[in-house]
Amino acid sequence: MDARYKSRDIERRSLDVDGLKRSFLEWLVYSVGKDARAATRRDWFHTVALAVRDRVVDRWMDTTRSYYQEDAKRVYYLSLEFLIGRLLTNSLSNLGIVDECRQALDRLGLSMEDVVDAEPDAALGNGGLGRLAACFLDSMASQGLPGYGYGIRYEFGLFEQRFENGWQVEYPEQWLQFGNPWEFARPEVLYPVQFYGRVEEFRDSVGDRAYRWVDADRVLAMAYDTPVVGYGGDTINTLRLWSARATRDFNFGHFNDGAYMKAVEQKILSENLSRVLYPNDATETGKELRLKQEYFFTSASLQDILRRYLQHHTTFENLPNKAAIQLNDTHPAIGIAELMRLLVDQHALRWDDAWEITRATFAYTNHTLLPEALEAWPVRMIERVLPRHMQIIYEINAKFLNRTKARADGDNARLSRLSLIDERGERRVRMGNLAFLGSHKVNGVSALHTELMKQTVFADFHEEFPDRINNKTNGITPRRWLKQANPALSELITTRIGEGWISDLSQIAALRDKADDVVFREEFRRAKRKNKKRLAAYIARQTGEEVLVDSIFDVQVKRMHEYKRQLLNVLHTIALYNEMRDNPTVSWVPVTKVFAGKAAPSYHMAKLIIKLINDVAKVVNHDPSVHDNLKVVLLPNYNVTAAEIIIPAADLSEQISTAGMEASGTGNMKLALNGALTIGTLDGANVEIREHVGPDNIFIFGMTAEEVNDLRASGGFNPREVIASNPSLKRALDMISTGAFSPDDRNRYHPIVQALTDGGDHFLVTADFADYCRAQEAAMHLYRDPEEWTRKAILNTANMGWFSSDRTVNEYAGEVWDVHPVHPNHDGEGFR
Ligand code: 7GP
Repeated sequence: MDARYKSRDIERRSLDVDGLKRSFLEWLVYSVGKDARAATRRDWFHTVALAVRDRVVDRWMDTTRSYYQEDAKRVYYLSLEFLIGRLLTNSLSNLGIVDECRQALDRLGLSMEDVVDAEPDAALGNGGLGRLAACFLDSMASQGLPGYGYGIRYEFGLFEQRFENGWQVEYPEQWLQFGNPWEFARPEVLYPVQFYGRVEEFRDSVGDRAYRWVDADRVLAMAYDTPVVGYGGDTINTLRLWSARATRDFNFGHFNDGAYMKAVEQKILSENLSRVLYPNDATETGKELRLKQEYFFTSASLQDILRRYLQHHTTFENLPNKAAIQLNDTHPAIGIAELMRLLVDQHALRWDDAWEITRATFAYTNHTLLPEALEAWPVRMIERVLPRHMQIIYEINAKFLNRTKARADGDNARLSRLSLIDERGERRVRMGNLAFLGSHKVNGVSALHTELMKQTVFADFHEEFPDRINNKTNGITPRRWLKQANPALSELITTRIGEGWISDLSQIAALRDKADDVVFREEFRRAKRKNKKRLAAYIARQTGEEVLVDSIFDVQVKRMHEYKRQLLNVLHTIALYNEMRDNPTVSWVPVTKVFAGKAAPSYHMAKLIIKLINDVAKVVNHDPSVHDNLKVVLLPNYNVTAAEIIIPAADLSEQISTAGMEASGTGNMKLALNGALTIGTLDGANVEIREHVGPDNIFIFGMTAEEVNDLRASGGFNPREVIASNPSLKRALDMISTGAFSPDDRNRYHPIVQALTDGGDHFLVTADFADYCRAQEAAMHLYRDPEEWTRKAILNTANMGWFSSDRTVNEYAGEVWDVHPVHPNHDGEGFR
C-alpha cells in the first residue's frame, strides 16, 4: 500500500481492513439507512461503493486543482457513448484495495462476489465505439493525462436483450432505478441549450453585420460527475455527463386556462432529450431527437470548456494551447459550427480568427466506412432545429469551396464531392466532411482502416490536406480486460514477471520465453480451465445447457451484423454437425460454439440471424447422435459484465468480418490478450495482431480487402456456382431453406437464403466458406495437441503488449493533442 494513503488517518480515508469495515457499517446505517440484519445485497453494494468513493474524493480534488494551478492543457473526449460496465472492482483494483475490501466484507459475513454482482452494468453505449471511449478514460487517468470525458447521462442505457421463443425481445435497461452511488449531481453546473427559433441580423457596435439566434426553445443541461480512478490512484479524472432539465419557467411560471398541464407536458418533453440511448451500432437513424441529443451534449460541453478556459484567459487565441477536443466519430461534429457560433456571435471574434482557433482545437476519429453509418442530416432539419448553425455551415462551405484546387481546375464533380452539402436527392449536410474540414487531425482506428479512409470516403479531402489523416490503432485497457476479468491468469503472470505489466503492458513480452517452459504451460492451462469452468457455470445458469469444459470454446461475441458474418460461423456449425452425424465413430474434438450479441431493434436480418442461431442450437444440442461433441449456445444480453466472464474462457476467437469492413475491432485484442487463438480475416486490427503474435500463432483465412474490392468492382460473383461446387455448404444451406431447423415455419429463413444466393451475397459468406472451414480444421487439429496449443496461446498473450490503450492514448497525446502528464500534488494539507 502506498504510504501516502496512510498519512491521512481520517477514518473515511483509511484503506486498511478495519477502517474499511468500520466505514461500511457507518455508511450502511447513516447513508443507506439500513441495519445489517435488514440489508440486501444491493444495500451492501451501495454501502461499499459510497465508502470507496470517499477514498477517491480527496485525490480527485487534488487532481483537478493541480490541472487548474498548472493551467495544464486538457483533452476533452466528446462521445455520445461511454460503455463503462461495473465500477466497483475497477475502483478497488485501481486503488489497490481489492483484498482489503474482500477481508472487510468477510468479517461482516458477506461475500465480495455477491456485493460486486449487485451493481448494474452501466451500458451507455452500443459496442466498440463506446467501449473504446471507456478504455481511453481508464488509460488517460492511468497515464496521468488531464483528460475529461463528456457525454450524456442516459436514463435508459442500451436495452436488455432477452430471448422469447428464440427471438430477441428488448426491455428497457433501468440502470439508475436504485440510484447511482458513483456520481455527483452538480445542480449548479447548468447551461442553456437552444433549439428552433430564427436568426436575426443586426449591426454591431462598429457597424458590422452580426447575427443573433432568437425565439428559440431552451433546455438546461445539468452536470453529473463521475470520478475516473487511474491505476495506482494518483490521478482521478472526471467523466461529466449531461442530463436535460426543463428551464425554471416550467417550474414557477403561472398558468391560466389549463395551460398548467400543457406546461408540465412540455417539461417532460424537453427532459426526454437525455432519456434513452439510440440502440443502433454503425447505422444512422436520421431522427430529429438524435440530432438534438448530439447538439445538446456538444453545446453544453463547449460552454463548460470555454468557461474553464476563461478562468485563466481573457482572449481566445490560446484556446488551442489549452484545450484539445477529440470528436468520437461525427456524433459531436456539430460542435465545429457551435464553437464558431460561440466565438463569432457571443464573443465577437472575426470569422477567420475563430476558424483558425476552431480547427486547431478539434480532431476527429472515424470509426466506420460503412456508408449507412455516415451521418448526413437533412438541410431542412438543421435549418429548423439549429438555424444559426445551418448558416455557419453554409459559410464554412462557401469559403472552403472558393479556395479549393477543384475550383481552379474546374473539376465540378470533385467540388461536389468535397462539398459539405450532398446535393443528390434531398439536400443533406455531410457530417464527416464537416468534421474533417473543422479538425487539424483526422484519424482511423487501424492501419488498414486508415489506408482505406485515404482511398475511399476521404480520398478527395486527403488529396486536399495530405497531412491531416493519421492512424491511431485502437487498444484496450489491461486493467479491466486482464487484471480484473482474469485474476487466474493475471496472478500467474505476476508470479513470473512481476506486476509492471499492469501499467506498462509492453513488459508482458517477458512471457515469451515461458512458452517453452513445460511447467508454465501447465499452469497457463490450469488458469484457462478455471475460467472455462466459470463460463460453463454461467452458461448453465443463463441457458440451462451443460457444456464440456474440455471442449474447444469457440467464441464469437460482438454486435449482430451481417458484415461481422455470424452467418459464416453458423454455416460452419451446421457443416460440422453434419460431419459428426455422418461419422459417429470418429473421435472428434468436442466443440462448444459460444455466441453473444445484440441486434439493433429495427435490424430485421440481424434479428433473424439470432433466431437461426437459437434454432440451430435447439436441434444440435438435443441430438444424441452427436453426443456431447457439439454444443451451440447463444448467451443473452451481452454486455461488459458478460464479456468479462466470456473472454477469459475462450480458446478460439472468431474475427471473421468481410475484409475491409471492420474498422478495427477491439474484442479481437481482448481475446488474444487472454490467450485465445484468433481465427480471422485480414481485416481491421487483425492485420496488426497477426504481425505482433506471428503468422504461425493465428488462423488467417479468406479474401483480402483488395480482393474483395476487385471482386466487387468486376461485378461480383455468382454465389450459386460456389454453393453448387461445395457439397457441405450446399447441404447446410438446403437444411436452412427446407426448414430442418424451423419445422414450425419452414420458410422462416427464406430471407437469409435469398441474401446468400440470388441476393448476390454482398458479404461474401459463401465465397469465404471453404477457406474458413480449412482454418477451422487446422484449429481443431492443433487443439488435439495441448502443449502446442498452449505454447501458441502463451505467445498470443505475450505478444499483445502493443495493443494496450495506454499506448494508443500516448500516441494521441503526442501526435494529436499535445497534452502531457500532470502529477497531482497530494500532500495538500495547505489546500484544506
Ligand atoms: C466500431 C467499429 O465497428 C469497430 O471496428 C471499432 O473497433 C470500434 O468502432 C472502435 O473504434 N464502430 C462503432 O462502434 C460505431 O458505432 C459508427 O460506428 C459510428
